[in-house]
Amino acid sequence: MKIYASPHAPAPVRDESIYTNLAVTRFNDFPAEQPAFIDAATGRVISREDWHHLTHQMAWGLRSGFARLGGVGSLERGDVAMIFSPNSLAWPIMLFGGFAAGLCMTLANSSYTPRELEHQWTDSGAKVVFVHPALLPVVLEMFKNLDFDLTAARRRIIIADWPARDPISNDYIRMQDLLYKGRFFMEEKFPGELANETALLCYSSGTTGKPKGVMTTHRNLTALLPMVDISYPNLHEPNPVMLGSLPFYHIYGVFKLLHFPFIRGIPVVIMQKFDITDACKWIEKYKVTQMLVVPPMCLLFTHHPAVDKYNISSLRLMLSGAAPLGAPLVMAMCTRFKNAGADFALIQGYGLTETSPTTHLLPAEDFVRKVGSVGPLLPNLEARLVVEDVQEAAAGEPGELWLRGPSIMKGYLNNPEATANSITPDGWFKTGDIAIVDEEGYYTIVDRRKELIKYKGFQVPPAELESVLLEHPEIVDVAVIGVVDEAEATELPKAYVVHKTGLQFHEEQAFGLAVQEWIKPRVARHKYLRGGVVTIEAIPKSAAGKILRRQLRERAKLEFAS
Ligand code: 4UV
Repeated sequence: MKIYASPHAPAPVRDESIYTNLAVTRFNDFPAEQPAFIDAATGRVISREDWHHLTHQMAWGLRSGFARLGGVGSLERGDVAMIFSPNSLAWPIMLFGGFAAGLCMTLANSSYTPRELEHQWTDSGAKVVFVHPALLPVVLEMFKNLDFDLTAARRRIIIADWPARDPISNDYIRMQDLLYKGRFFMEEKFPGELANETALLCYSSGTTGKPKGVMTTHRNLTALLPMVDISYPNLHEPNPVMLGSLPFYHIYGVFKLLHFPFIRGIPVVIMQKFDITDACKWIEKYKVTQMLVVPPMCLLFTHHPAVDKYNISSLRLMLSGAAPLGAPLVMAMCTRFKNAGADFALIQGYGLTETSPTTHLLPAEDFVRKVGSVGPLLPNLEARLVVEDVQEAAAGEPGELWLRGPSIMKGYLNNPEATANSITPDGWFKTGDIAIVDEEGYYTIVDRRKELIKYKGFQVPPAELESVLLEHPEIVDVAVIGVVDEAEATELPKAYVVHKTGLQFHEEQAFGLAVQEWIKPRVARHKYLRGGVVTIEAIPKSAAGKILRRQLRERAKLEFAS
């Protein structure tokens, strides 16, 4: 068995919960009055000290205040709380307040429809939901579908309206009502107690099927912080500032924007959602030095006029992840940023929800020399490249990337079968991605073995779209694949459907367009069938009934070419 080690020296790992790690062990690494989080639009700041107080208060609010205010009983250690909100200053308070209270936090995509939210609510066994005021109708619709009357629904909702008071009905418990009344910190007396419990429950489809709850433990997060700290470039800037432009409900954003900058003492300027003009405006205003992106965001930087309108010369580092970043885009960015200072680097990272997430980071000094690579393994991780689940790939040849180390998830919630299919008994996690490693130990992701489609870095599980499409009265069979759109630097979901009675050639286009519209109210925006809908006679399948997706992908290339 060929096991690849990390070139880095081992990172010291502490066996403690993530909240203890940040609020106790690492807290005094930087001055308490230093800004930790800044709201881009209002300029309001949460200092490290504010964060400390507010999260202790939030924990008390969740454990004691919530029940007193008429919430659904008291919240206990291990209970699941959902966050359903776009990025906001409330996030670091709800998330870490939840951790301090010993709760497990499940993060929902803020563009989910009620049915998507319902899957996560039910599957995770959530007891309460923090909801942004603008998303309240989605949550109420979900509760209605679950046969909760309004009174029962209200007992499970916390309005995430901190710091402003949203002018909605007083009938709801608000975040504000849970703060300023008491303090709580679950591990005050026994700091290691929570380490092996689930801290985060993000959803991922893994290698196959529908979204599953990924059990990320406190230990996973605490272990990953020093691993990333060693590998992430240190720019030795006097005043580092990071732009919080990725969604916090995705593992990439929640870890790299709400956890990691805290141990580096980097303030994060929080954007509610990414917009290129706003991003340039905030880079100028807050003298942002670093930001995290997904490739389609990079692409906007190469041609959008806002980049010339604002002074973004403070920007020295961009980290791209969640989807492949090709050489042409890196080169186009270099041209675009040539005036941004000699030190500008656009590096690439790789990770998965199941690996908490980061496993590879490209050093800044290598971003041109090793363009296309995701860099070496982080410390404390081991890798294998495996062909067809059994044999090791020959040197320099591609194989499925298997990973082992302290940041691999505990498993999928209530799904021992999926867990056993993705983690071997000796701890190897199968990523479903195909990689090669060069003689210097730098990895490049070259293909994907699993079904997953990625639209602008967001997961689109084909199985989920297929089951929605099968509800269409005229569709009897379906397969969804991803097609590459170079112009947008992303994949697009494309459906092949079998019509109940068959269609005349001239009817097919109209039917395809109708299906694209039909799916819109049923799924989040990133799952729209932007790659099109094609009617075919039969879905190609193996003798065992498995969809032959590779065949469809080949077919799609020809359709695109013609
Ligand atoms: O589960 P998920 O949605 O998770 C992510 C996490 C991404 C990152 C990226 C860089 C970081 O530094 C970090 O902390 C987190 O996207 O999707 C996992 C799948 O996304 C694809 C790959 O197929 C994974 O299995 N993917 C992620 N990064 C890359 C990538 C990449 N750099 N190149 C190609 N594919």
